[in-house]
Amino acid sequence: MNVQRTLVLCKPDAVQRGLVGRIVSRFEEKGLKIVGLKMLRVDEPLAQSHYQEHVRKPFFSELVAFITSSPIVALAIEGPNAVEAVRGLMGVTNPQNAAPGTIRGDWGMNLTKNLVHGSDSLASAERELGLFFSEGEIHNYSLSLEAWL
Ligand code: 3AN
Repeated sequence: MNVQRTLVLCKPDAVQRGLVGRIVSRFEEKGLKIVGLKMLRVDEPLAQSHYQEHVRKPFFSELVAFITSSPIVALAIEGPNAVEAVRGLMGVTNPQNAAPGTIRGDWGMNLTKNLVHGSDSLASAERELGLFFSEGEIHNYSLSLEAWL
């Protein structure tokens, strides 16, 4: 079993709209394990590092302004093929095209305010988890129901 860890961010719109609980539940109910969780306010340097691959895109400044505009909730999530599993639950980047049943498909309307971030590869996941969590903030533990998932 290819157990992976990935980063999820519940973005400022998710916090402001009171959707964090329902978003986190989607991951829990799927059978993914939360191994880290915190609320924080992303500052400019963290936003720039996190979105480094988009630095030359026309929407970069909008993206940084949005992610720093209000607190977010960051999660470290673990499970079999967690990177792909999380992205499937999120839906595609533009909520207008995201399938019903996904987080963005059910609750999103706007390309920038698209509720969640999930790392797009295992390499990104490792890099991004390192930006948002220290080693001591990610927990190794077993769930008693793992055998049933
Ligand atoms: P995803 O979050 O699905 O991995 P990325 O990495 O391509 O998508 O984009 C990062 C973030 O940048 C998206 N979550 C979205 O908020 C924003 N974004 C992507 N493309 C655009 C665009 N064309 N215009 C405005 N914002 C965009």
